[in-house]
Amino acid sequence: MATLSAVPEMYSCGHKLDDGEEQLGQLAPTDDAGAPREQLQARMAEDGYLFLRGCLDRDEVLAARRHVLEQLSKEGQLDPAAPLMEGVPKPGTKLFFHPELAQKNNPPLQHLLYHPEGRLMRFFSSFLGGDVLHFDFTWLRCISPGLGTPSHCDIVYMGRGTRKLYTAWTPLGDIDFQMGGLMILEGSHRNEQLQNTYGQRDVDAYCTNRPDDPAKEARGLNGWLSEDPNKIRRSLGGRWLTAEYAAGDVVIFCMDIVHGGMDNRSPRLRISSDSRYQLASEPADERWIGENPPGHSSAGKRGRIC
Ligand SMILES: O=C(O)CCC(=O)C(=O)O
Repeated sequence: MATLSAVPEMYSCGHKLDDGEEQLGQLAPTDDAGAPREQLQARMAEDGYLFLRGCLDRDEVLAARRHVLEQLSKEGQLDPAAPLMEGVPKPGTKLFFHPELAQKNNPPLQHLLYHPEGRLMRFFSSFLGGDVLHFDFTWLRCISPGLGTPSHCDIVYMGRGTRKLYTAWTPLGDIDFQMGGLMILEGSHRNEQLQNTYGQRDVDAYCTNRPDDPAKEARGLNGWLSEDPNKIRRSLGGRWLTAEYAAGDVVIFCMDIVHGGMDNRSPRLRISSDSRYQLASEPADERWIGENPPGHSSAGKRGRIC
């Protein structure tokens, strides 16, 4: 597998990633996205992810990007001197997480991610082997130059239904190493100790027998594993894997794999979405389903005796 010795320094959460051959590498593309289900499932079990290069129609991806940027421009968040599609934020603007730009008011993105005859839904239907249910909530990220997303596993945010749930991370534009995209910690989904400890958490659970439990009010942001990507890698082993992404690529990964976002060291916004898919016949996490999913609001909290 390729290493990353000849590329610029990479950072996450302000930490320069350890950059030896045994510390940093490239995601391995899944060359045959149309391979039989058993083969793709075996690859997912082994690697914890599938990297589908050019899986989506580039023009459709760019239409979704345009829609997001038009909204941001209307809100006065972009530098008017730069071309719209460059996505340059106005000086002093700090953007990060903007799910409101992904909901029903973004038809091109909704179509790209969720149309039953679209490429992504059809891929999931064949990968999962049945009717697909997608979460209604879409995590849309417009990440300003600056720090990326700390390391975590998705299960702690959406684990009330099936664990056979998958994230599709979709870059809405080309993302080079300087802009820094998704990074995945190699083999971390096979770490049973992590799954049996951190992997059992629910960020919206609180203790009913502790009236002042701060988790009752917290906004689901307490699921980070670590803000030091080198520390977590040294403790769990494996390499941080990443790639330069193009509009049309998708990375699909399982709930138990440790991942995060690299820092954005470009002058432009990094725009991507993450969306979730499972078999319709399996139980689903109610926090992310419906017209107005409760998410991490107080309606999404669950009390238990601790
Ligand atoms: O895009 C990012 O910064 C992080 C993505 C992520 O955490 C996810 O897709 O679950």
